[in-house]
Amino acid sequence: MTASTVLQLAPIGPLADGLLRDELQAVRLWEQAEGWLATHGASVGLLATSVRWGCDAAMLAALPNLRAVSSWGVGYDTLDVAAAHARGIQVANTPDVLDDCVADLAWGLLIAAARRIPAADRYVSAGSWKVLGEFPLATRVSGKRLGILGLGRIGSAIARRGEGFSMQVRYHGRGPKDVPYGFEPSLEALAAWSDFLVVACGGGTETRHLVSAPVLTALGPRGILVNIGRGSVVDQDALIAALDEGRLGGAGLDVLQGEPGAPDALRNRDNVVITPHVGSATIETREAMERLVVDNLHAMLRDGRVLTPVLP
Ligand code: 8YV
Repeated sequence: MTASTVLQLAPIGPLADGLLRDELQAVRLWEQAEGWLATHGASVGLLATSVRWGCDAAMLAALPNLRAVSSWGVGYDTLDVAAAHARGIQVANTPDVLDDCVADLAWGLLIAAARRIPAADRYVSAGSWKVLGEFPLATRVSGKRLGILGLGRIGSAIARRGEGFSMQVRYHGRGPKDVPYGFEPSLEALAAWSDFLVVACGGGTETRHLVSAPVLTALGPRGILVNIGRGSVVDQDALIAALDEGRLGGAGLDVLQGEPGAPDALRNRDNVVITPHVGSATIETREAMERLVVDNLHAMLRDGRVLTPVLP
């Protein structure tokens, strides 16, 4: 008999939680007594989780008849995708629906860091405008050079916006793509060319600390780093050192190593703008992401295939 229970590992959001309960009668693991997995694990066919919560090898091992994992979030660095695929378990994430919001935030951070909008706001709030007069000059945005690390769906949405700012765009990634932007095989060379370097790739071992001390030095004292991908991609100690030593112009960061929270060394700097991992955090996009988690499970039940699979 096919295992038919839908198991939800942790709360996802009000919409998804309600739909999972009402449409799929999902069992909420966090509401079950300890030992539920050991007793009922074999009955679970479908799993709902999120990139925040993840799904590791131990969880997969506890679910011997699992057929699909549907996860909230485009990132899947907290999911053991390789172990799932090795057992023929489909894994779905929630791509596409968040591209525009994450790209919008990348541009918000880029402009905020370059034009020092938060610092200027603090200047006015503190009454300095009246007392000290003019705010110090900042960095021009339009017409500059935009480098993108990871030209996937989100990176491409960031690149398209760059055209509206009359920017030249180049990118670095696993390999060249059929796009109207130049591919740069060396990230350090891309950083040296760029005025703004935007990290738009995923996390995991493959991308860990790609943005290293030499890359930051190459970006230079007037260069600005933006990260809306994952904190792990940037060597954060090297970033702090580059800012301290004036080797880097500034940064706009939505993701950090060791989040939630930001180290003191990055907080309250006029040339650093930090948001608390809110790339996809709009009402509209979060609703679409939550719906997609549920739609992927419905598709699995109906057609035996999730809608938005993470490919091997
Ligand atoms: C979320 C994300 O904002 O989808 C992802 O992978 O990182 C974002 O959509 C994030 O997970 C919030 O915790």
